[in-house]
Amino acid sequence: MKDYVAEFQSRLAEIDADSRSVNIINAGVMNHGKSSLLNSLMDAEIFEVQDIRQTVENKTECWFDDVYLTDTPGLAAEEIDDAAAFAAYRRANFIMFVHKTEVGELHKNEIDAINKIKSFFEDDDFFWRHFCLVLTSLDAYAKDTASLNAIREKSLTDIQTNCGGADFPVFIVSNTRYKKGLDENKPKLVELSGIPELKGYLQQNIPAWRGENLDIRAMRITSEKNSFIEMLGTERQNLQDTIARKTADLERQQGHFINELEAAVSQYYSDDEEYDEKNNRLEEMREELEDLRREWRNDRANYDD
Ligand SMILES: Nc1nc2c(ncn2[C@@H]2O[C@H](COP(=O)(O)OP(=O)(O)OP(=O)(O)O)[C@@H](O)[C@H]2O)c(=O)[nH]1
Ligand SMILES: [Mg+2]
Repeated sequence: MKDYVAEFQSRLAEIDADSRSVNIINAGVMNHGKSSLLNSLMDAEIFEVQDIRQTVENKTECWFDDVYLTDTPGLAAEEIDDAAAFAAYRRANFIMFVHKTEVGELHKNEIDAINKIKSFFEDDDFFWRHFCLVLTSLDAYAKDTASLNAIREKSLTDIQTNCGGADFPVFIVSNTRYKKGLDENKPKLVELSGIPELKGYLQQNIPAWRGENLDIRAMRITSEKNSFIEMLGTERQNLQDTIARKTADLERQQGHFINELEAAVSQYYSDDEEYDEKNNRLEEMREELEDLRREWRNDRANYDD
């Protein structure tokens, strides 16, 4: 049997460690600019960026003080590949859901992803108060703010209709514009990238998130406790099923053995009867022979006379 107590204790240690820091986590499907966004926040190329699926495991870096940024792999269709990202969402003080506007509005797999992420939080209301939508590739709509606004509005309507969330902040950013602004020392470009606005929001809210850490810790311990109780219940049920199956097997074997024993005993008795019968018959034959001998002796005596 698994050592549930040791496992539970190691989870408690993780929860304790998490509660001593503020964890800002990105989320979203592949190739939407999640890693680029964290690089923009860090003002450095810390997280790998590529045009193909790049991030495959979580990477956490200290932003400043006790504040950490975690880059997660893009959610795919396969739950097994998403396990690393799921582990990160559980420890989030704040989730930034990243969507690239170049592909238009949110796709169905992104709506499903938001619902999945929400399921890691005990309380929906708490989740929406610790969630924001970050729309990247603002630069692709430089001359078409109407399309960008339409994407924003449609995405918000879809999240409200399909995930039940509203009134969370939305940031429209360009990671490429921000980097260009910094590299070429163009403050106006930096400002127009939308990144300073997002940074300002995060920094302003960090003290409040830090203050919530003890509540989050309690909430996570309760949810871990419940999931361990559920696992133990399943284990107990499995053991009971095994015992019932083994008892039934044993009873079947016992019944079989008793039948065989009874058959052997009755065979023994019937052999015994046959032996008695043969013995009686032998005795009769002996007597018949004796009679014949007696007759023969009488006949012979008569003949001798
Ligand atoms: N034009 C433009 N391109 C961007 C922006 N942000 C990211 N990109 C590009 O989009 C591609 C994917 O960016 P990543 O940051 O690696 O995306 P990701 O979501 O981390 O991808 P995975 O780790 O594979 O899930 C890269 O080619 C980036 O340069 C943006 O704001 N504007
Ligand atoms: Mg990435």
